[in-house]
Amino acid sequence: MVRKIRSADVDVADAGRLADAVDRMYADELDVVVIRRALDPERLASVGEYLDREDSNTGWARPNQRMPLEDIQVLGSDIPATPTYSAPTGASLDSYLESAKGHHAAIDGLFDSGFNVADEFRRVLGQFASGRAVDVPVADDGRQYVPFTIRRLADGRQIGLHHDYHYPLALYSQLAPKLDTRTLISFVVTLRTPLAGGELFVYAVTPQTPDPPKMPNGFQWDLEAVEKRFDWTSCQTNPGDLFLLASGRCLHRIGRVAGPRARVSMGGFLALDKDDRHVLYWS
Ligand SMILES: O=C(O)CCC(=O)C(=O)O
Repeated sequence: MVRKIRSADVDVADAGRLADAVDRMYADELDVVVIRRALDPERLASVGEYLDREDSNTGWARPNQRMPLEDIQVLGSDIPATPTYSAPTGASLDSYLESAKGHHAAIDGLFDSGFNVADEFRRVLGQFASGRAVDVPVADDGRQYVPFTIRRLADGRQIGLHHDYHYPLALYSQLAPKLDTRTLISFVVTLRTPLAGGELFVYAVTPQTPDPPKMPNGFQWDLEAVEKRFDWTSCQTNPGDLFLLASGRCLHRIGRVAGPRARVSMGGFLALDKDDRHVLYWS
């Protein structure tokens, strides 16, 4: 049977319909869900606007600086839990956990004191976790994983086609054995929508798809062939909107931003743990 993208797009008032979304994503019944206004739109938009100002004096990390098109800015950790152009097979777990110590300093002060983003994610993600507790993982030596990162894509930048099945990376050597690794789910909330571009595109191409459309170099994806041969969907999100995406399974990308207003988002990954009692989230 030809694979299709299974998606849902609901207002937060109807989020109850998706209370088992994480289970359905794991069961390969659902690929992407968008929850409109999941977090306070006005509060997020004002932080997004601040972060897009030249004088916001924010210490963005730029792990893909050597690839101008993909030169994403990241706040909340210098060491993403993904491959980057500066570390194509990911960083070491130790450098990741050391960098995680700077998370609070980077984020505190952006939101007013009554709004703890990590707690908000715990609450919001819990709405889709079939009643499971939602937590940030802790390493064997007690160091915390990064709960979420903020990302900025300025004019001309994009996130190219990729899967997020990161468990085989050395950085996941402690985490992967604790998780149900059938898939991995991205969670992303929008803080600022660009004037053009910045949409999420999702394709029915999995890591197991035979003969995936690649360029002659055998490495880069052939976007035109992907869009011709496979089912796909796209959506734009506004401040406060959340999406959950089975990013370990579905090929996806963020469209190239055009114009003076950047795309600002925040989020990370989540997975079920092995005993099926918790959802763990990290970035
Ligand atoms: O929108 C974002 O911040 C990241 C989207 C993405 O590619 C992912 O979560 O895998």
